[in-house]
Amino acid sequence: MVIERTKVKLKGLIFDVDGTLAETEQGGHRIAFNRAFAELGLDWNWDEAIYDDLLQVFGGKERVRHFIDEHLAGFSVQGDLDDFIRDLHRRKTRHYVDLMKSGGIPLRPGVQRLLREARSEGLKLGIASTTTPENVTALLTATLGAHSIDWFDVIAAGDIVAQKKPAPDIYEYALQCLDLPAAGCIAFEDTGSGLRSAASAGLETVVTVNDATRQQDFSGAAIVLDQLGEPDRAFQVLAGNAHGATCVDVPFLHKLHTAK
Ligand code: XBP
Repeated sequence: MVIERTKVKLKGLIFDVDGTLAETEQGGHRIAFNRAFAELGLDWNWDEAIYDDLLQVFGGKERVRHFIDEHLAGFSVQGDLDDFIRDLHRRKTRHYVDLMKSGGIPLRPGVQRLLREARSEGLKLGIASTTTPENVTALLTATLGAHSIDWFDVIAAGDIVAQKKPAPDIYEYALQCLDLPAAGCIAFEDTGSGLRSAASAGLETVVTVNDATRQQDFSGAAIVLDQLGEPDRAFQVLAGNAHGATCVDVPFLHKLHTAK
């Protein structure tokens, strides 16, 4: 049964993490991968350009496997390659968590404000991310404090689902845990693949682009912005109708949700 979205009260917000909550990819994950490579004595080094290309593949383990298959013909290890990649990825996650603890990667504009507003308005909050769960809690702890983990009714992340983005699985799992219909929620994403994952799960989606994703296809997004904005720092609308708003707040989301 398809529920007419505008007839369902907005009850939940579901956020992607990397690139949406914070710019964690080039300054976080990429550095962590390179430190794990060095730890294993591998002469691999992912510079920003290589990593931008590899970001087309969601999931760190899947990204390493893609890199090997596409760029390292003949690469082999003693034993099982997937075991090797899993071990490498565990090391990478440790480096990423350490990087988060050292601080230095802030939340994007408007994220903390919107999370706080949504909570005070009684909206449920969820996370739907391909990244490893430890990475999510490390980012939240570093930027908002460990208590902020409890703000979220679900942190759906990583291998909890079989198919990663752009498949809808992680958003469908998050909706199930929130016990909310897709028609009662709004998703927040920064990539075309993330948008397709949320849209395939039936979610209207607010896109906040970043330099790496600005040129991607965001067809079907409820609105495409350069950032969530702050009351004193207006967002730039790249596609869609902002209904006169200059930053994403809860009243704006209610307007967006009920607009035809
Ligand atoms: C981003 C991803 C993740 C991260 C790396 O997830 O695709 O793979 O790049 O994290 P999202 P892992 O945009 O859904 O937050 O190495 O833990 O996968």
